[in-house]
Amino acid sequence: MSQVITDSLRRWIVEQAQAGCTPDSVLQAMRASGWEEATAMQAMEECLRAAVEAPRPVPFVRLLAGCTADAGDRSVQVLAVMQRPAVVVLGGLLTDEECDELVAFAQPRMGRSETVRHDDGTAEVHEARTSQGMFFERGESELIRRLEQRMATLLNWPVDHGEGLQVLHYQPGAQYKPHHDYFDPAAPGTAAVLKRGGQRVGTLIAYLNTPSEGGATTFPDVGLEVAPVKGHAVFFSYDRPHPATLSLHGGAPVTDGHKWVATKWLREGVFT
Ligand code: PD2
Ligand code: ZN
Repeated sequence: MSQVITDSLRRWIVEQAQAGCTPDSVLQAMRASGWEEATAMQAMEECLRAAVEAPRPVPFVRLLAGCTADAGDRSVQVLAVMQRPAVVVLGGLLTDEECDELVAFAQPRMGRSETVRHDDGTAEVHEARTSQGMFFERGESELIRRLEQRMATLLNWPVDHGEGLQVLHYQPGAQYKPHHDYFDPAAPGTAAVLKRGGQRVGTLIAYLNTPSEGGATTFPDVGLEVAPVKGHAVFFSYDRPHPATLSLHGGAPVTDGHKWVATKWLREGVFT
């Protein structure tokens, strides 16, 4: 039976390459820990191909004087910038009123959050994601149009390349285990998902409240934790669908209180 190339194997190969190991020694180590020759070779090839793949254009925040960024109808504070992974922490993206309105409009429409199935690209309930959620239609109300335009200006990325804004509610103990937001190119279900605008290339997570404790957005590859603060946001991009982008991220468990966020996922083309 042939072995499956897992995300953790891909990450491990990237780590070895970053540590300066030769492809040969990485292959030998894989063989020694039980990977079949064919799988090890295929995984190595895939990682090397990704390393030389042309990076895709991605949304970005243009830093202005005074560590601010232009979001059209308001100026946003740039609190922190990281290059690899490409992460920007933003202050004052949403007003308190806008946060409260998003929660109020979303609340009656919440259901258990789903993840995308690896095999056929359909949605399923999964223990890795224990939040409640809903999607707004793009442009469905004056509030949604205003926020979509603000995010598009801030990220230099057209409104029509964005998926509908998603609101998530984490109850005490709920979390979103570390994952990548891009679609796995090796998964059988990915071709169907890519028909609606191509790959995801960026994620904006806006915090709609300040949880009493826990609920940070984490980037385990680099040990970064972004604290959820009402009106703040974290933006990150990934220029190829590969763990080498270090864009692995998760929502840590909320240990006290609740957490509300709005997520905007950005595609490389027009999302239909
Ligand atoms: O709520 C979060 O912090 C979080 C973490 C990881 C949200 C997402 N991913 C997401 O919506 O993709
Ligand atoms: Zn995510």
